[in-house]
Order: sequence, then C-alpha cells, then structure tokens
Amino acid sequence: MLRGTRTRLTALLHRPLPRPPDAWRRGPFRAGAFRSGLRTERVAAWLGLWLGVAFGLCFLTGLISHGIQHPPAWFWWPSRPVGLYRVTQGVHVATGLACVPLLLAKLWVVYPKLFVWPPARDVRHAVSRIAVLVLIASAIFQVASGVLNIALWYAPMGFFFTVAHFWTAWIAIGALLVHIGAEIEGVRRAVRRPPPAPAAPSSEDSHGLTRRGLFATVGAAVGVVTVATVGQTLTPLSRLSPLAPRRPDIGSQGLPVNKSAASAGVGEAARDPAYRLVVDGPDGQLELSIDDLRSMPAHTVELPIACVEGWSAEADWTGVRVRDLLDEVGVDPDSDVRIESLQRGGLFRTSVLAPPHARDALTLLAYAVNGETLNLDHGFPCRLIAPNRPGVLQTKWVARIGPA
Ligand SMILES: Nc1nc2c(c(=O)[nH]1)N[C@H]1C(S)=C(S)[C@@H](COP(=O)(O)O)O[C@H]1N2
Ligand SMILES: [Mo]
Repeated sequence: MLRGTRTRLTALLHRPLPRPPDAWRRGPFRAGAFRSGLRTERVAAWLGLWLGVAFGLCFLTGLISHGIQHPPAWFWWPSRPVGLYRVTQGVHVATGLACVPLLLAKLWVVYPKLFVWPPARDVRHAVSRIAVLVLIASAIFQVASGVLNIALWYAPMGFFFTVAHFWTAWIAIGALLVHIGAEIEGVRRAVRRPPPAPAAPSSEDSHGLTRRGLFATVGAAVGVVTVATVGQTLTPLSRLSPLAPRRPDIGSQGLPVNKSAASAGVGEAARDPAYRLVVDGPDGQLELSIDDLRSMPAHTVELPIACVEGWSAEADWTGVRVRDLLDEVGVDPDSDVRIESLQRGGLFRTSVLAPPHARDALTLLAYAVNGETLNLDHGFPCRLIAPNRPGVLQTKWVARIGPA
C-alpha cells in the first residue's frame, strides 16, 4: 500500500511537462545568453554553503531571542552566564548582516537559472524551482526587514516586524531544507572536485575576475560589513564601526537611549513627588517612595543592556534586589513576576521575570547608573536590570511589581 503510493508519487514527480515552442526562447532565454565563467556549479555550491551556515546560525539565534520574549510553556532560559544573550543576539545580527553580501553574490551567480529552457522539465523540476523562488523571496524579506529594523526605520514596513520576521523565518528555513535536499548531491560533487584549470573564467563577461577573486571580494565584503557594525556590541571595536546604528559608548550617562521619556510620555508621572513603587504579594502591598527605596540594602552590579537590535552596552547599576522586595510581601519563589511601567501604552510597558531571573541576586530595580542618579531617559525613578535578558525586557520607569 505504502509502496504503491510511493511509486505513484515518483511517477507523478517525473511526469514530463509540455515543452514550450522554441520560438519563445528569446532574450535571456537564448542558449549562451550568460557567459561569465564564474557562474559555475562549484562557485554556487561554495556560496550556498557559506550562506547556509550564516543563515542557519541566524535562524537558531533568532529562535532563542523569540523564545525569551514569547516563551512557550516548555521554554526555559537561565539567568547566567550574564552576557549569553548579548552573544547570541550579537551573532544573530552579525550573521544576518553577513547574509547581505553573500546573498547578493549567490543571486548574481545563479540568476541565469531563472531563464533555463525549458522552464520546467517535469513536475519535480517545477516543484523545486517554485521552492527556490519561495526561498529567494523569503530570504530577501528576512534580510531587508532585519536591516530596516536595526536602522530603526519602520516606515517602509506596513506590518508588525516581530510577527512577520518570525513567521517568514520558518518559511525560509523550510524552503532552504527543500533546496538543500534537491542540491545536496551537486554540492558534494562541487566541494570534492578539484577546481578546474585556471583557464575556465575566460569570457569577456567575467571582466577578468577569477573564482579566487570573486571569493576574496565576497569574503572582504563580509569582513567589512561585520567590522563596520559589530562594534555596536563588541565594544572594543566601537570606533571601527561607522555603520553601526548605535555606538555603545555614546548616549546620556555613557549609555545609548532606546526610548526616551518624552516619546514614552512618562515625564510627568516619573517626576511626580507622589510617585510610589507598588509591590504586590500574598502578604499585602507596599508603597515605596524613592527615599524608601534608597533606605533599603543597596547593591551595585555590572550588567549589559543587550538590545534585540544588536547593540549592547555595559554599565554599573545600583539599586534594590527584586527578590528582597518580593520576599517582603511573601511572593512564592517559583512564581513568575510581572513588571509594569508608568508608561501608558507601548508594546514594552510590561515584562515578565521567570523565577531564575526574579530570584537572581543580580536582578535589581536600579535607581542609579555609573554612579549617578538614573536620568529620566534611562528609567527614573527606577528601572529593571537583570542578567542575560534582552534590552526590550529591561523595563524602565517601573510603577508596580508582583506575581504574574
Ligand atoms: N517602559 C519601557 N521600558 C523599556 C522600553 C520601552 O519602550 N518602554 N524599551 C526597552 C528597550 S527596547 C531597550 S533596548 C532598553 C534600553 O534602555 P536604555 O534606553 O536605558 O538604554 O529599554 C527597554 N525598556
Ligand atoms: Mo531594545
């Protein structure tokens, strides 16, 4: 029964499709329309391999980031090592940016295949060509929307970035797996085969660029893109990274600002002398003024803010341990904890601390940074700072905490 189905499927996939009349074979469809000796299976295979590695790393680190921000019930993320998210998200953005030159080179090498003749030999050929089109479209979408997002240029995106970027990633990875399945033999051959004699890239269309020259150019482009941007998270390189959207050392109090108090509309509520931090728990409710917070045991921790956009910056934070506040009102140590901002709207006005983070000795409601009172833009009167957590969950202008 199963074998019968499989035979029928194989027969269907190999069913020849009608061949269009040769008179339609014009322009780029002509035999010999593309003559660059660089457009070989071997070059395409190597570029595909690098692209696959970069894309795969980008996909996995993206899943981690998405999991932390929208955790399914089974998901667990530790609070140590404190800088792990900084690394995974740095890798996510760096590998995504490396895909820009790799993808351009790969598309340049393979785009004549758009014009193969006949357009589809059989059903299998047609399916694999459609999968490639889906792959190209989704890969371009992922890279372009990612770049727009780290450039904080949301205007051209008529959709919600996070949702579109997440679901398109699954479409891209699915199409990539189909593509790898279809091409794996060719890649094996290309990678094993010794390179053809240097005479190969000889036609005028290659402008004298050799295969080694092409690889060196692509490699150099990846290197330049990486060095020019990675300083936003690898702080010693920050001066070498003119294309980085953020310099981690530029901003008030030695730290970039991602959402200002003015744009969040919290200035008035944050400066109000009647401000009280509300701490909820089974044993009651605390209402703490700024002076009350300052009179509690203070701790100073060195922790980075690691934004999903790929920049990160280290700072010394001073404040009260979240677990000390929770213990005062008897919150269960196994409980998730909800942090709420003074901010009225906005996607990031609340966040949830899972128990490993809520109970970590490094997790603070900080009222000072780098030895100064937190300014309004960094979250005055107090903000959350916790180890190994995306910046978007480091809630500023905290108004209330309690069990989730
Ligand atoms: N209430 C609130 N907190 C917030 C945000 C926000 O929009 N609203 N943005 C977050 C993001 S995306 C980041 S990266 C950090 C940046 O903190 P900073 O501006 O102090 O560097 O704050 C986080 N806390
Ligand atoms: Mo962020």
